[in-house]
Formats: sequence, C-alpha cells, structure tokens
Amino acid sequence: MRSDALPNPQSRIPNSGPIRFDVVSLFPEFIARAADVGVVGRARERGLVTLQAWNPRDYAEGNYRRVDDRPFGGGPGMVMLIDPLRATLAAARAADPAPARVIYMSPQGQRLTQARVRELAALPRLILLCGRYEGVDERLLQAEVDEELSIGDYVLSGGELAAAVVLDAVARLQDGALGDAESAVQDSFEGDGLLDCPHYTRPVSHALGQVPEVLLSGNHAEIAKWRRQQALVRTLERRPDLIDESTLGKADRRLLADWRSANGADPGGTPAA
Ligand code: 4FV
Repeated sequence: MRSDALPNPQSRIPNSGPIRFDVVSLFPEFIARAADVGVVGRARERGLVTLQAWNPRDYAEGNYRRVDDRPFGGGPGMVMLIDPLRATLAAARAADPAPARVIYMSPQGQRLTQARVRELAALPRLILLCGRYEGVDERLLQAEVDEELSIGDYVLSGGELAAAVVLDAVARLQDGALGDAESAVQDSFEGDGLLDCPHYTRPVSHALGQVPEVLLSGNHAEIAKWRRQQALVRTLERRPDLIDESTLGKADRRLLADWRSANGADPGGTPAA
C-alpha cells in the first residue's frame, strides 16, 4: 500500500460532493452502462457525480498492446502488467487537480461496509482499479494503491462489478442524489446498523396477505415503534452478528420483550421458556 497515501477519510471535512470517480478497467463500457441508469445516472445528470473510465490497453506498448503476462512461479491464469496500469493511473490522476484515493477491488481487501461507504462519500475523488485474470502485479499495488476493498468472500471474473457497487453506494449518499421519497436515513446499516423493517404498499388486501394494521393507523409514533421492533427482531433473527442486545437502550429492550411475549418466541433463538 502507498506510504504517502491520501490522509484517511476520517480526517477530512465531509464535502457534500460533487465526487469524481475514475475507473481503470479493460471493459470501460461496463462501468459506463452501470452508471447510466437510476440514482447514479440521475446523480451524474445533476452534476453530483462525475465519472471517467480509463482502459489500460490504451496505455499498453507494442503492436499487441499487452496488458497481462504469465505468472512467475508458474500456475494458472495471467497477471496484469505494471506499466500499462501505471501509465493509466498517472493519466487519471493528472486529469483533475483534486487528490484522489486509489482503491483496488479485490477479495484480499477489507470488506466493504456502509460505514466505509459513508467515509468514502466524503472524499472529492476516488480512482477505482479493476483487476482481471488472476489479479495485478503486487509491485503496482504496493506503489500505487491506497486501499484494497472486497465486496464479499467469493471470486468474480473481474473487479468491475465490485467497482460498480462502490460507485452506486457512494453516489447515492451525495447530497441531493436521493429525492425526498428516497432517503438514505432509514437504510439498513444506517444509523445504528440494524437491518431495515419490512415495507408494504397497495393493495391493503391481497391473496398474499394483509398490510399490518398499524401501518394503516396514521399513528406515526406507533408506526415508528412497529418499524423499530421489526428491525430489531429481523436483525436478531438474520444477522445476530450486527447486534449486541446488551448495548440496546431501554426502549429497544422493551420492544423486544413485547415481541417475545406476543410471539412466545425468542428472535433467532429457542422458543421463549
Ligand atoms: C472481488 C471481490 C473479486 C479477483 C480476481 C477479479 C476478482 C479478478 N473484487 N471484491 N470479491 N475480484 O472477486 O472485489 O481479477
């Protein structure tokens, strides 16, 4: 990892955007398409997010414009060469005076979380390096990359999907990216890291079931309590790793106790004694 890496995001004053993305990829059209639609596409139209894709093949020497070669030490697959990537990163850096944090998407990276997304969303620029083949020559990573991020413990055929995940998750947190109908506030993992509550819309009655009465009551305090209770129970049932009951406040413990007595069960655990 680069020693003179950009200061870690925590130290930066959050800026409400715009944020510039430069994506280094052998398939620049992939990222361009992913960033053309939905919230990201609209954030770009609103000038909250700018994106430029860079193809290392455009910076590769020789008639064959090689970007990869066989791994030293043998073994399957190919490894991405240093120089085409180095030249591409130099061009991307030079494309804008703002300092950029260079992130390599790889299974060896720290797992991406909403908390990390929030920190990255406060930066002015991100350069996302997408690997292909077996990966990238380690010397390039040591010299040019500030941080490695993983979107999960599985192996993709390329880093582009992971880069598109970072682009989407960061873009939607830019001020003004989400309309008031869509807010990031109630997102899963936002606030205190709970999973989201269930959502319902029309029709009230359907062959698949009814909308919970409380949501039709107009009693916003009761609705908020129900949603909080649902988020607590779901998180305990589905992601107990995200919640430590001993740290819950009195109100949350009350909601869980009510749920347990009402359902004669223990979320995620054995039926209540
Ligand atoms: C990946 C992940 C990922 C590994 C070899 C690209 C592939 C290939 N990136 N989170 N999981 N990358 O599987 O970010 O070069």
